[in-house]
Amino acid sequence: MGREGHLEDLHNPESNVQQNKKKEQQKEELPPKSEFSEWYNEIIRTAQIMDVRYPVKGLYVWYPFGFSLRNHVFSILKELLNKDHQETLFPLLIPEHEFMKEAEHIKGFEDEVYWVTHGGRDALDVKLALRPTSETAIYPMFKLWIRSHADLPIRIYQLVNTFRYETKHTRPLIRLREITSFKEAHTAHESWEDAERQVENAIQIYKKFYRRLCIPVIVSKRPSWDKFPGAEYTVALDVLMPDGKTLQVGTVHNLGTNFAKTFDITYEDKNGEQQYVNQTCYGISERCIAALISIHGDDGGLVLPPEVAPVQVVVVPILFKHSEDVMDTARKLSERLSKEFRIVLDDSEKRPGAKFYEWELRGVPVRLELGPRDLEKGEIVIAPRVWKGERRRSVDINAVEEEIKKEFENIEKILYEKALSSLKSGLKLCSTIEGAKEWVMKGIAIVGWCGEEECGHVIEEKCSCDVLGEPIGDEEYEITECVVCGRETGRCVFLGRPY
Ligand code: A5A
Ligand code: MG
Ligand code: ZN
Repeated sequence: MGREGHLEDLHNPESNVQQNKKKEQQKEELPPKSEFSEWYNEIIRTAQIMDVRYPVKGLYVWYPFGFSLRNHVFSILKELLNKDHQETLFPLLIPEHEFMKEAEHIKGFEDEVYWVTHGGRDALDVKLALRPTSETAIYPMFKLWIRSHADLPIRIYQLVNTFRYETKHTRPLIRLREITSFKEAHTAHESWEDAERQVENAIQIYKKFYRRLCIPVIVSKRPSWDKFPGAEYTVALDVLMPDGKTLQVGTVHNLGTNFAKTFDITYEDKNGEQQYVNQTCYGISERCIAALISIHGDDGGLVLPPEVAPVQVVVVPILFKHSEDVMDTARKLSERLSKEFRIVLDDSEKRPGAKFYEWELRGVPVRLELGPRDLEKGEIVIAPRVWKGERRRSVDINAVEEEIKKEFENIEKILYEKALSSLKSGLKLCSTIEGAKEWVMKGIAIVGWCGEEECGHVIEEKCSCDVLGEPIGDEEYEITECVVCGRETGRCVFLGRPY
């Protein structure tokens, strides 16, 4: 196809994109999102998020583009935490005698721990655990740091890699053996009530974080048999994935005085008496990126909220034989826009349709197209990655900054609303076990539950699903009785099939 052919196509951009899609797909082969599992595996690779070819099971490599996305996402989390937390960094290795102190914690993690047993050829005197999480690295130091009530509260966090020898099916960003982006916070307080307030505070921080990613979450108190090892109770955030399964994308734990007692973390209270601290911890991993990709993506590839998109705006010059002017203007414009946005000027040799396809795949929120005709009129074409109403429109080249910002706001709204409506349509109140069993195949069921562990296990078994937990939040569900034993109750649980 000659240059002139392109000119024709560009005035009819749909056909251009369609045609090039067909050609590109022979190379890229992105399956439709309705085939979610295949789509996910392909998008991770073609959009340059992770390279899965690293020769150790459960370990993956961040491509620079993926890592940039990761950094933008985690800088939101850091920004939210930095208001009243301090960032810190603890060692990766934990001596066996510390790791083995808290009985419940050991029980929960011992099958998942990687051990370092040798230094060179020498067997180590003290085996060292690669942290699966850092309670047992941090709390011995808390014992040293905390003396009096004046030292409390302490709120710290770190963003580190952790290792878990997972035996379930490993998957990039979802179930890793090296979690590369484990943000864990650890706090210590004077009282149980203070720790409870911190749990609430942490839930709010996490909800804000996911709201910034345009992701609606459900929040629930995990049942006692599914709490964090060593915790009094666990609150979890889950998202509904496109295939109807759920993904736990964050947890907040009230540790009470359990770890304080094993690690002897005490403070002198106002009356001069020694008291155990009350602790909380909470964590989010790169599963948040899996949720981001899965929930917003479409048949064309990634769709990213502008705040986290590694490239926010792409400028595609539509070139002809003598298009010095177009190139020149595109360059100047890109320079100008780069002061406010993360921008790429795609001046490669590829045809415009191929460029459109590629940047759509990478989730770039706004594309600008500049051709000779636009230039003559002092205009530029703006085409958002997702839209309501008009797909493309011409705007004044001098006012393009404002138009981009408007599109950014629109995109965030559209993404959140779309995600919220799929979550809502995926939630269903079920009054029978059979109804719930059927529904959990495609979403999250809500059923009445008396609170007895026995009934919880019956539900899990009969519905082949997990009790996610009791809802925490403003939503009210009309419940009258336990779905298993029929006892009168106003309590209920979310049921789902977790990743
Ligand atoms: N110390 C506390 C915060 C803790 O470790 N909690 S946790 O075990 O629940 O992990 C925190 C979060 O990390 C989980 O909610 C989950 O979203 C994520 N996570 C856990 N195991 C993971 C794995 N193997 N791969 C990726 N993410 C994981
Ligand atoms: Mg379970
Ligand atoms: Zn019951």
